[in-house]
Amino acid sequence: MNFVSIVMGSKSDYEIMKHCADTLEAFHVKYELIISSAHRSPERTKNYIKEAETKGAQVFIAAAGMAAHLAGALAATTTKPIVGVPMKGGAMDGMDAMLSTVQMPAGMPVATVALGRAGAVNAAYLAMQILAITDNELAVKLREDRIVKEKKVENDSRKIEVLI
Ligand code: RP5
Repeated sequence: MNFVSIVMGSKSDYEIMKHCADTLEAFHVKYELIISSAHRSPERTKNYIKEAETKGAQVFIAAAGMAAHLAGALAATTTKPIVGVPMKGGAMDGMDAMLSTVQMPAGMPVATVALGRAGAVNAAYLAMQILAITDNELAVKLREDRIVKEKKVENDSRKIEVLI
């Protein structure tokens, strides 16, 4: 069974990452979600990635803040695609996590998304787009979602637009 795996470094990441899980649920995409830290529970993190991969995880989403090494730790353990979500907070309010997550050495990619809710939601979308390469039903749903978004722009504008 193919699914997406969401790993968060701390319970404190859940408030934002709930948006990631909710987005996958909205498309009826199966996912696992756990807390495991690159620093506080390195063995648990490593073991979980191996187990999840065996069970069918196709994409991993890693959310971490501060000295954010979780996405990199996942990349070290699997060749499945990794989406990194930097978390806000700490003295630099996420800039530290963003640079940590995005600056992977050549050959060890982590697809890093934005800080905050947009990043959490986009991590889900990116994971679904990867699944949709081989899942036509999901590809159709993602195209339909784009049409809904396009129509919303037009509808929102119609309510307030001023044209000459
Ligand atoms: C990171 O440190 C976590 O991912 C979290 O974003 C940050 C702070 O963790 P807590 O001290 O709130 O548990 O490892």
